[in-house]
Amino acid sequence: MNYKEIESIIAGKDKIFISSHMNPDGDSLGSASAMYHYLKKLGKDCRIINHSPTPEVYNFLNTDNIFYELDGDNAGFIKNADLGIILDIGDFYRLGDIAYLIEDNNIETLSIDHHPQSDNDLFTNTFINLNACSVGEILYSYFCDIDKTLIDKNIMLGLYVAVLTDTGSFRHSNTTEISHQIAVDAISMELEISKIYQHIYESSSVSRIKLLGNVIQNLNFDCNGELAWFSLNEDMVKEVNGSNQDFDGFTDFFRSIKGVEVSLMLYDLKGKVRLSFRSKGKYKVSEIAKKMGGGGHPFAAAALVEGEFSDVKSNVLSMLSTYINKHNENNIS
Ligand SMILES: [Mn+2]
Repeated sequence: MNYKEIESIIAGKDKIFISSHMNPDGDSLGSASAMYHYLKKLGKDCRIINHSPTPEVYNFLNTDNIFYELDGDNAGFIKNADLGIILDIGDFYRLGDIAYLIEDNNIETLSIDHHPQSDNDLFTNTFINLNACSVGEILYSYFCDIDKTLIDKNIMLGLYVAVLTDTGSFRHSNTTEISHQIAVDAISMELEISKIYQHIYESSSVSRIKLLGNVIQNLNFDCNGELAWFSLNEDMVKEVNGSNQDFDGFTDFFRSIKGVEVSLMLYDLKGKVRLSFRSKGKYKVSEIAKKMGGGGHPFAAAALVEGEFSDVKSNVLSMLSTYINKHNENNIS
């Protein structure tokens, strides 16, 4: 697929919904917001509808109340839509309940993504660019290709948020020239970049900091200090009056420790365990995530595993240490 094909798919549709993965992040919401403002310019009837609510830190993107959580009214919108534009998804079923609405009603879809294609690529049309740091970057390149003057301040804000968050503030190895070009354009258009940063990164709730403190107390190191891992559960979150968004980014934070190459979170969902992996670049954690039934990028991956917490824990830790030891043996010999 190329940009012209994306343009012509959109041109033929009137009623379009935009969606992304459960627990949306800065790329999901930023790129959805950019796409929304673009579609509105084209005169489309469109809505952003996600399975999950919008995290509070992204309320500044939602001043016009453009983000909807799936409910009866929005399910009706999806059922009658000509097209669903799905952003940053990785896997079809990360749409949550929206996946079933699409399947049951045979809705045409267009997936725009920077994750590797999954086995569940059930989209009608798929555009993937693995070299893009974020879907925001893909959309920026799309607008530049078809007509750069389309990018107004609203669209730019979404693109900038997508790129800022998915590159870890322009620090991760996925940061490209285009990522920085987006920052250049954002500043030229007089976006208040330091305010945006504050909204996202300097508005930690007290509960988040308390939870981080508790997790630090119980942080574990393995594999000669190359692996840092921690476990979490609902009770720990409740204890600090927190929410599920309070531990976003903890894995990134622990990866920043000197000598740590991989950080891992194990979230106990009673019968299921959510695993979140981050790597500094030496180890491809997506390989472990894949073996556990998940996926993602080489250095940022995740999996949701069925089973008792203690079993999943010993399984993933032994897989990781086998992988790390093997990698090091191969490199010594
Ligand atoms: Mn992304």
